[in-house]
Amino acid sequence: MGLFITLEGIEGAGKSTLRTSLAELCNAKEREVVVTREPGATPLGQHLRTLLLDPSLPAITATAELLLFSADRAQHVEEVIKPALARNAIVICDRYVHSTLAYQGYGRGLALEHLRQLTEITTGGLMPDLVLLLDLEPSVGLTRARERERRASGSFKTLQQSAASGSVPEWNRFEQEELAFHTRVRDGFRALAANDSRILLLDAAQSPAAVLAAAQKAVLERM
Ligand code: Z5A
Repeated sequence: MGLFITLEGIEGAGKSTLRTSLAELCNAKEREVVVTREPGATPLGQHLRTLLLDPSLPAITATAELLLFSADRAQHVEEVIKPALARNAIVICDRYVHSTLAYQGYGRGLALEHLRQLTEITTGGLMPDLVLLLDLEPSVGLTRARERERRASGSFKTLQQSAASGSVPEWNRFEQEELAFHTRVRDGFRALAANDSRILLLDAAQSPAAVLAAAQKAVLERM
């Protein structure tokens, strides 16, 4: 029932951009399309998202972080994803279980075996039909994300400028991680793709139109 597509990749890789254009494409095929994301797609998830991204939160352990993402997912699957798939909708979800494997596994160093067991519990075994992995050099992704925030807020400071002025950059907890963390995450996503035929690796350094064209082919095949 339905078609379950997830979008994965590092910060600023272009997931939100692709999710909007893919939704337009699927809508044109006269199928119900449900666009959603993790964390934060349910009322419970919105509270958890605020906690998870809060840069002022004192250090939380990798396991505590994992369990908060897992609570968000358990609620999201039951409240949003399963009902939509049961209505035969196309679900386009920005981040899902592969983000947990890449960020909490490869990024934070938690055991992949444990993460897979927990994922089985939180999703009831519901896995995507297609994973579109936007692969990009982390420095490029972070620059894109910061430029987007500069445009939104009208002000922009590089990490160095913030450090020099003594001000704290208003980036979320993940954006504040070192480049090495984002590189481990990116390498993790690529390792997952190498061993899973459901994951389609897309070169996210291409133009948005080229990324959409590559994704479109795979989506239309599955529709
Ligand atoms: N996380 C986790 O650790 N474990 C989990 O299990 C889950 C999540 C589910 C959520 O952050 C954080 O939670 C995330 C992982 C962690 N942290 N990180 N890093 P979020 O939801 O706030 O943000 P995000 O998911 O990382 O996405 P993002 O920053 O919004 O990036 P994006 O959606 O991939 O990119 P975008 O907004 O589409 O594009 C960024 C900018 O680049 C924008 O100005 C675009 O116009 C531009 N863009 C987009 N595509 C292109 C191309 N092709 N060329 C040039 N410019 C482009």
